[in-house]
Amino acid sequence: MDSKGRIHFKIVYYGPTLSGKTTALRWLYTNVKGLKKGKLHELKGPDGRTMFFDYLPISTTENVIFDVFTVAGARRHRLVRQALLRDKDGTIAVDGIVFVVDSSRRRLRDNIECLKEIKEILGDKLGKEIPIVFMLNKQDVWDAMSKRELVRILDIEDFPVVETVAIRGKEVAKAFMICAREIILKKLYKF
Ligand SMILES: Nc1nc2c(ncn2[C@@H]2O[C@H](COP(=O)(O)OP(=O)(O)O)[C@@H](O)[C@H]2O)c(=O)[nH]1
Ligand SMILES: [Mg+2]
Repeated sequence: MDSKGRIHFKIVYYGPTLSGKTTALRWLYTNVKGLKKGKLHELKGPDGRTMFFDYLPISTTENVIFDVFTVAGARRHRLVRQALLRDKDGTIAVDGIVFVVDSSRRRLRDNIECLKEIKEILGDKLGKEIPIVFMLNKQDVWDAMSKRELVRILDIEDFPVVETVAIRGKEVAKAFMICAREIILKKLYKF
């Protein structure tokens, strides 16, 4: 709760570098109508990639605000990613995850490693207390893996999975909405 009595929920877009996290957030910022949005903060390095994280507040009602972040996916930024998810004392500092998979077959190993990393950071709370939604992004690329194959290999049968093309905004809103809804159900109604 902030000083104006509003409840904040934190959603983090997680995934390997260049999987489309910033693109998805930018798309939400420009295209989602009916939600109030703050300013999009992009922290880019000289190479144009996310340096620390991007940040965008989105409010559904006057009283509920989703603080949406994307992580910098490069391996060397693990500590930054960890700090976005857990406070210094180890307390979990995130309410929901949108995991952005790069569906290109060449990126399979990066996806597996990144998923392993977030499982290490959040432990068994992931997918239980902290909802996770999978965006199988870049479904438009020539070597995109199918949903069926990715779900099997990443072992994510139990979670919501959405096939997306972030550059065209395809299903980007859907993935966000599923995450937001699950957070509300868990946190406000204790499902
Ligand atoms: N073909 C294709 N390219 C995408 C898609 N989503 C993002 N990209 C491109 O992938 C690159 C990395 O995207 P970015 O959002 O910066 O990745 P991030 O590192 O996860 O934040 C950019 O050139 C995007 O235009 C997609 O669905 N399909
Ligand atoms: Mg980025």
